Amino acid sequence: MEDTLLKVGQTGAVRTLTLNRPHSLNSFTGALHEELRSALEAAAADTGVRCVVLTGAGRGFCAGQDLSDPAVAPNLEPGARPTDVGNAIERYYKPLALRIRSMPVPVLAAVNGVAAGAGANIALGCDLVIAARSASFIQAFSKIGLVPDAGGTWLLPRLVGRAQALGLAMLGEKLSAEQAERLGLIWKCVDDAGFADEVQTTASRLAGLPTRALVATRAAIDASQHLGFAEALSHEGELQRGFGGAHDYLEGVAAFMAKRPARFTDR
Ligand code: T3D
Repeated sequence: MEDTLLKVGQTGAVRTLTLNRPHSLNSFTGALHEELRSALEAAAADTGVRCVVLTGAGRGFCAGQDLSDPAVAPNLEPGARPTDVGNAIERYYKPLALRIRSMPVPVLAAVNGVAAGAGANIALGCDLVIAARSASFIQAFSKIGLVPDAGGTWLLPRLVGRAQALGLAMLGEKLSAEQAERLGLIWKCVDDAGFADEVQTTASRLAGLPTRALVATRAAIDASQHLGFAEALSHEGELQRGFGGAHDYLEGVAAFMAKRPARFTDR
C-alpha cells in the first residue's frame, strides 16, 4: 500500500499533484477523491501557486473509477437493489470536473501513461494536456455498460467533433497519444525521454504568464460555445475593459516597451 494516495510537490510556482495508487493504475476511490479535492482547494487558495500539474505515479495516469470499490460495485445478490452509480458522479466526478474547470490558475494534465474512463475525461477537462508518446486514452465506459462521464459527453464532441466523439465513445478503442494529438484531443504528445522536461517547462511558462488573463481566456472560450459572433465580440470587449486597468496589462506593455521580460503578479 502507498503511504499517501496523492503526492503533492512544488517547484517554484508550479504545484504538482500526483495520483498515487499505481497498483491499480491510479484508479479513483472515495478516499483519493477526498485527497484530490483538498489539494485542489489548497492550491486554489495559495497565491504562491500559479499553475497546477495533474499526473499519475507509475505506468498509468488514471484508470477511472476503481471498479473494485464496494461503493460502486454492482450488487449481485438476488433481489438486491441496484447500486446507485449516479451517487459517485454527483458526489465526486461532477465536483472534480467543475473544480478543475474553475481553478484560478491554469491546470496542466501530464498524461504519463494510460488514461481510461473518467481518468481520460478528467485529463481532457484540464486546460492543456501533454501526453508521453507511450500514453493512451480510452473511453472505457461502453465496455462496462456505462456512458462517458466526468464531462466526456460534453468535452469529446467539442474537442474532436461528433463523428470522432461517437467513434471513441462507442467503440472504446485505445487511442495512442500520437493519434490523440493528431485528432486535436490533446495539446501535445512528446517522446517519453523528454516528457518530464516538457511538462515542467510548459508549467513554468504558464506560471510566468498573466494568471487572471489566462483563466479569463478559459472562461471566455467555454462561454463562446453559447454565444453568437457579435455577442462573443461584446464579451471580449467587456473583458478587455477590465483587464486594461489591471496591473498585468501595465506591466506587460511596460516590459514590451523596455524590451525586458514581463513580471506578471496578478492572481
Ligand atoms: O462506476 C462508477 O462508480 C461510476 C463512475 C465511472 C467512472 C469510470 O471511470 S467508469 C470506467 C472505469 N475504468 C475502466 O473501465 C478501465 C478499466 N481498466 C482497463 O480497462 C485496463 O486496466 C486498462 C486498459 C486501463 C489498462 O490495461 P493494462 O493491460 O495496461 O493493465 P491491467 O493489467 O488491466 O491493469 C493493471 C492493474 O490495475 C490490474 O490489477 P492486477 O491484476 O495487477 O492486480 C487491474 O485490475 C488494475 N486496474 C486497472 N484499472 C482498474 C483497476 N483496478 C480497479 N479499477 C480499475 N478501473
